[in-house]
Amino acid sequence: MSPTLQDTTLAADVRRALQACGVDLTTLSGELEARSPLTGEVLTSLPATSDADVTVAIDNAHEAFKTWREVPAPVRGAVVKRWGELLTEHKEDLAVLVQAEAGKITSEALGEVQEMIDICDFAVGQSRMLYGKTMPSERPGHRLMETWHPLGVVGVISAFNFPVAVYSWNTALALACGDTVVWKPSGMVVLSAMGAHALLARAVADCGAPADIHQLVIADRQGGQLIVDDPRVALVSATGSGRMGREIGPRVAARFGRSLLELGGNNAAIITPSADLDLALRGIVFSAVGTAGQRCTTMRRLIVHESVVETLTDKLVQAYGTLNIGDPRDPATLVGPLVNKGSYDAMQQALRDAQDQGGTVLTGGNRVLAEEHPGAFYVEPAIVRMPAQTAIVQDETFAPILYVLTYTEFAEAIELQNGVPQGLSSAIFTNDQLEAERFLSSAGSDCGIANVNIGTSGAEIGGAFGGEKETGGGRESGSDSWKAYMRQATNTVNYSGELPLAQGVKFL
Ligand code: UN1
Repeated sequence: MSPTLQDTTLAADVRRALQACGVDLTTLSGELEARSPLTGEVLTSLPATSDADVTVAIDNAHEAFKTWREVPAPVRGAVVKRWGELLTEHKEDLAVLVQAEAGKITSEALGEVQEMIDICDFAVGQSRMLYGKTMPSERPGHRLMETWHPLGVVGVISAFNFPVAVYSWNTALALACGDTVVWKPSGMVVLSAMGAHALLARAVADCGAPADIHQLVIADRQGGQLIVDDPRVALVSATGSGRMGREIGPRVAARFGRSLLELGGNNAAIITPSADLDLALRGIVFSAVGTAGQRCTTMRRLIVHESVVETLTDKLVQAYGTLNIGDPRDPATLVGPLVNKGSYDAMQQALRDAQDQGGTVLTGGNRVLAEEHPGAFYVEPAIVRMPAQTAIVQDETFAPILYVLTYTEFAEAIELQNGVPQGLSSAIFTNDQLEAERFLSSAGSDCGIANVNIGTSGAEIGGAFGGEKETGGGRESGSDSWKAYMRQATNTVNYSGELPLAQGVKFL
């Protein structure tokens, strides 16, 4: 392991990137601080959106909706197309911001912006495919059909770990579907949000669309609650912890609003005796260690057949020993920092709990580079062998800890895989087709994502993204997720000149 840090003027790079994205730097002063997990330094101060201005943002988005919903969908798609072009042009600039605030290595920061560009492409196509159905009417001279209409204001509440990509899944589709957007990003990644928002503002202006169709609010929990509780916000799409979802879900439901929740994951991979262990190794390391274990899709559990567990864990411990941990701007780095001290403390507590519950730490867990950067939290990713799926293994700790469990019978592996409260992503590594099919079947993995011979993270935007149980049940991104951003109407048109009633009812 060779921790590395290089000295660059991070704050200056961030200011340059913000400016390139179109952010007015003179607005950057105020009561909030934007900190970088790379060094712990304050990058800039900036103003918070007051509660009154959160309400104004909702007012504006609500007003703009009345115009936007009548703009033909393919014309709305043109705004998203332009946004995608600007994101392509400023991919590096936005990636600098994502890296500075979320701590991602360069390739992953660029990948995050690529994910935005991809969803823009998808949403542009979707803007010409907001298909309804027609179905045969049981009555003569009648047409029966379903049509899809814009829903209203969409409130997007996003998490620090994907500062801009998950927001863009929601926003690109919402705009194409005729909705307007009020976005509250995580307070830890506000500069990335400002960059993405400024690029969208340029796209909106370039296309002559109403300026108020998208609103950015830099607010705390209270500002978020204003969005959650406002009856004009037709859909609240929230990404974050189970605790957050438990609060938002009932509040939105109490006013009969819609919510789309993407909450915690506790993602596992099953490794069967026939698995290609070298392939599995690469898939596991990327999913368990990538983004320093701070993806919703991070692999947190390994369910390994007892016949291969020793070989696999030996290989894993060896691979973990070669990981470069340090400044994510260094091209050799694979593991950047945790986002803050809270994450580090949670990781240490989880490791203590795991040991109290019978676990053995096989590698990792220590803090590194603390002397160079007392305000930054770099850690060695940990692997912990557990005797059973104890309480700590059931928890999502947002840090790079991989718990290793063993199984004997295949059915036991599926039971362990499903035996946690969360249901986001899952994987199996096997060359046995029957096992793969059983894993994918209705009696197999209970997650929203189930993969074969690939890790739990790194999904493409084309498929629906989300999960079951305490993950919240929402589906974002590709496939037919667009329907969450629209309302459905069923229309019956009578051209018969008579008035026959359905179900053969006679009246008058
Ligand atoms: C998240 O962590 O909230 O599948 C999103 C992945 C990414 C998205 C993760 N495409 O890992």
